[in-house]
Amino acid sequence: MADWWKKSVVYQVYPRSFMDANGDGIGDLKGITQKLDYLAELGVDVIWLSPIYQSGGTDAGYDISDYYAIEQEFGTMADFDELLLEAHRRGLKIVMDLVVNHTSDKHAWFQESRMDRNNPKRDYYIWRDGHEGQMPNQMMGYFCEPAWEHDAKTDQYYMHLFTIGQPDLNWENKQMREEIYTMMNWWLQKGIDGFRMDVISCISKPAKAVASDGGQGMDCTNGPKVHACLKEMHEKTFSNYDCITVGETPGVTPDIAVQYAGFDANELNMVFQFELMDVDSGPLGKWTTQRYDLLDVKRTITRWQEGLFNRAWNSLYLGNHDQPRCVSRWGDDSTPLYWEKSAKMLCTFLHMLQGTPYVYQGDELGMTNVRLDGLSEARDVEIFNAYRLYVEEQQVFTHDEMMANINARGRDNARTPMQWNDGKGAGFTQGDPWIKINENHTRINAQKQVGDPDSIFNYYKQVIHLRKAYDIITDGAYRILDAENPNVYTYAREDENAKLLVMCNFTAQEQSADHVVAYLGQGKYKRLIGNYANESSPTDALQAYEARVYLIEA
Ligand code: TEU
Ligand code: CA
Repeated sequence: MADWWKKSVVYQVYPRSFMDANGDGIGDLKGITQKLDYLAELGVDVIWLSPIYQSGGTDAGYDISDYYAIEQEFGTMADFDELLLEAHRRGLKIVMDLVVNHTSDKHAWFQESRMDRNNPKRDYYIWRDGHEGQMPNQMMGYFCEPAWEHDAKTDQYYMHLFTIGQPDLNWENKQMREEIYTMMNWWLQKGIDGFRMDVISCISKPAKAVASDGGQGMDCTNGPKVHACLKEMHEKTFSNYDCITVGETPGVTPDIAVQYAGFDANELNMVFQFELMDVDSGPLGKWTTQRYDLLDVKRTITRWQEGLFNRAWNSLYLGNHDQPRCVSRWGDDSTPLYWEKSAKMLCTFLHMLQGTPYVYQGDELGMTNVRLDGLSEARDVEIFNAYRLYVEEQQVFTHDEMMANINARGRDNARTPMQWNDGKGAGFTQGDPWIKINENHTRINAQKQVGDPDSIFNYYKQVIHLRKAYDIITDGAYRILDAENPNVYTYAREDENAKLLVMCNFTAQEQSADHVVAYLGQGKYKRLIGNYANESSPTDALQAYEARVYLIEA
């Protein structure tokens, strides 16, 4: 089918934390292969693997030192080939993470590049002279560090938007670009089904960002040549394959997303927007315990649903390996009842929107944030850097405040091991896990849920099935019905034949549903799914975190 990815559900696997087959405490490829039946049972179509390439290990795999090799902690290329084969046998597609904004500083290209100023690979990276003995400019990277690092050997600075171990590639260099395309084609030729592209909106640097003028630098998203580069990449790689492409794109608005992922853009199939991820930011960005306001969620989602309709395709996500657990952030994990209801409500809310839903590993079990009791339990470089900047250098947060922020927003929340069962290693490992296991695995785990028809897992399964059964979920136009209601989110999907009514209570209090009376009119309705057992009618009040979906025929 053309555009099969519109009907697909993508499941993100974070390999380090999914399943450890050999007992060294680190998830691996053989472990993923062992769990393919579980994913097939859930009913997802595509598996996106966070990076499994050989890595320098400073940013959990997002610093690649060899694009053609598998990180030995994860296994071998033979293990990968087996995973691909076994996935395909089950009708599951495999998407690789493509990290080409930067490499590891251990990549052979960078090793050569830093040797001398005339090395043929020098220009594969972004090197600049200092400005009056200081960095070229004041540009800050994403991880609370300056974006420039001095390299003594050649007395120049290289740019790194992320850690020092992640030098940015220079997309102005044609030979470098060609090498990337060759590598991408090598993987596509192997039979993979697409790419998720890390910070792809950052690859083209505006002149000011890389100027040695002592200035402030500037935001590197949506730089001047990003679309030319992606059109070239499309032509030389994806256009020759039936594959799915999703760009991770900080800095996009709906109009900019259309430039990347418009139906005739010849760039990407879809992008990950960050506007929703930013609705609960504080003055220092993500480092806050502030909770979102549902009205901001509504405005953001509505702008994207309307803005891309008939023009481009949405990706739908509430979390990933960089974000807190979705039930803890957008739902309510404070009591077992609210936890279960809100996890199912969020699933309903997300999957009934227009776009391709992305399920992050463990969300289908309602996995929650973890509690780190101190920095020694943290593993993520972003957490260490932020702590250093905000607690030690700037003293804007006390230790306790920062730990609260880290426990609310830190990336390690998403990275604790999959909870397969209630045993010592949660069924994830026989050994010592590389990161702590959430204590609640005794209560929240796959073994408990797979066979239980009322579980979150089986609710996800049903919702995923609904997407296959009703085209209106893929194609219908979105319409919000209660834009000003701060507690309930009600939207419809409409096509020529029918309407879908989606009602989600984002609070623990009972909420009136009177606002749907007018919309229902005389239409006949049928309840497709809901997270409470009763056969309610659309106008009944919504209970705590209740979600209901009705099909209305005229
Ligand atoms: O993330 C890019 C990105 O925008 C992050 O800075 C994100 O905002 C941050 O993690 C939220 O706290 C991608 C990857 O998803 C991330 O895991 C990598 O660390 C990063 O690129 C560098 O490759
Ligand atoms: Ca292992």
